[in-house]
Amino acid sequence: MSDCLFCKMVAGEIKPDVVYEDDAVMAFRDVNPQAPLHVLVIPRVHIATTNDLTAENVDIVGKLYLAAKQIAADEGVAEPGYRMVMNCNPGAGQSVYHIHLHLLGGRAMAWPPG
Ligand code: DGP
Repeated sequence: MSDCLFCKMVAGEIKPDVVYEDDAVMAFRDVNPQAPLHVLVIPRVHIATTNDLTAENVDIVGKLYLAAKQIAADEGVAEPGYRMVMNCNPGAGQSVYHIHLHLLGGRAMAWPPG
């Protein structure tokens, strides 16, 4: 998707602060962090929202979680704990339409979220 911000990162046209990448996913620090650790884990393939997940493409979601789990361990938040969340559509505050898993840690998390 030529007009997708995160596709431009995957293509190397925009260079975020990458903390992890493999053949399926890429992870980088959020430009507007909401916690001491705030990383976005994205698939290399373009999927606009979780409403677009299907039986054919859903395997990528497991890969996002495995990458986030590893990053949490590497960043030292695995034991105190962390939050992983995906927003879908405006009602949940999604602003970039390429699915991404937020990994948040390094502070206490409130529940319910805002
Ligand atoms: P969401 O609101 O769930 O769609 O999250 C989108 C996130 O993307 C938001 O936390 C801010 C982040 N973001 C937006 N633009 C950029 C950017 O250019 N670079 C980085 N690193 N993060 C960005």
